[in-house]
Amino acid sequence: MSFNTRNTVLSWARPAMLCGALVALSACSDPVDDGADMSADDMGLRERCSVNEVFNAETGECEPDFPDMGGSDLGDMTADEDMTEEDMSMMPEDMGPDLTIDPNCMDTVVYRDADLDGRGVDDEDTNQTLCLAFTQDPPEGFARTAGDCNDNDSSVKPGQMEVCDEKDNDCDGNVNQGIVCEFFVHSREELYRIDPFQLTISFEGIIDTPDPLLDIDTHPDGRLFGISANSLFVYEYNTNSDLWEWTEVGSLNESLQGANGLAIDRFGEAFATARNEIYSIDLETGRASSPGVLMGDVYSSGDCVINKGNSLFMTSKDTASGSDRADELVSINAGNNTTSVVGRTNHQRIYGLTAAWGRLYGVTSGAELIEIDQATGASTLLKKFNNVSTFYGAASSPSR
Ligand SMILES: [Ca+2]
Ligand SMILES: [Ca+2]
Ligand SMILES: [Ca+2]
Ligand SMILES: [Ca+2]
Repeated sequence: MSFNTRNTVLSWARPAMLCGALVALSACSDPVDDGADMSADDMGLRERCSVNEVFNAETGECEPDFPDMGGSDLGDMTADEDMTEEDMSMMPEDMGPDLTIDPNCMDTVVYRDADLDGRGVDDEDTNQTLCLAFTQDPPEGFARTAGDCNDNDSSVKPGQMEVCDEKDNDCDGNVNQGIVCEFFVHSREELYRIDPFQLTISFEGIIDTPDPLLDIDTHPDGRLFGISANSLFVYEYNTNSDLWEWTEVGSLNESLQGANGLAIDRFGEAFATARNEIYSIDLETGRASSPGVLMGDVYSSGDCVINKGNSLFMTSKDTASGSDRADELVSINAGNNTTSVVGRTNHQRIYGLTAAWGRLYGVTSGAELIEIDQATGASTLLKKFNNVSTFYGAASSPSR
């Protein structure tokens, strides 16, 4: 047999009170009641009382027990819609959590997550139903949520930030939505924007400089600069004409005749390459200075470029007349003018180079867009633009 604490206390108190009431009529031989005088019937009735009841020795019945724990637990009110608030306030206090499920385990559908990025693929052939605790991780290779549109690429999943690449990073069905993934290229008289992921080209404007721009590049602050055979220009917005225009910054040094490459590094330092020479360019005045001869058998084919890691490259052509060899990708140490050949590309007349989103792109005189492997120099044709006659140069994207 077992009694809860409250019933045990009452079993002592009630007979003692009865003894007190009878003491005037007869002597009470047992003033301290030890419970031994409870009748067998009382005991049997007490056993029938639940934990929320108390035995009334006077009526011999179990009665509701309402411990005052500071208010009713309305969260437990599931039953009678006819109950009044007063009725509810009389409900016994529930001192524990109101669990409706097994706290240790419940059936959970988990989804195959091959790339371990936390999002799986909803496929009835690979879905599994496992019994998992509420906070329990599914086994490796499975996820609690589906929606991964590429389960072989952990950089692609819902909620991922969309970045400039050929992927739909956030699985919303669109590649590079909401971000601009373009760099500038130009021909003799026209400025364009190329999106190397969508492989599209759009016309930006006419280049009306006195002599043609031979190359362009982007300053880290976003300004676009260009060089002609004689001058440095900047592309800026003219509030008077309400147009973007090429404005001359200043005259280049005469010795720089023949420059065909312009590169601006991430600190805003500018370089130009011409033939087998390299120059520093002051972007505030346009003056070229510190000409140096590049060591090695190199000859600028069209452009130089500085990538995200601040490494300077140029493409070099074979100077033998009639050569049909592809250009080489050459790494330049601008500190001592030494060069090293990275490797031969697969394209000739690479007139423009651009470092963009961690990649190296080139554009050719044949209006081709190519991607160049910075480790080997090997190049791959991405697209030939049939609506453009030629490319003269290209500018890196502000975020290289
Ligand atoms: Ca996944
Ligand atoms: Ca993925
Ligand atoms: Ca997307
Ligand atoms: Ca993307």
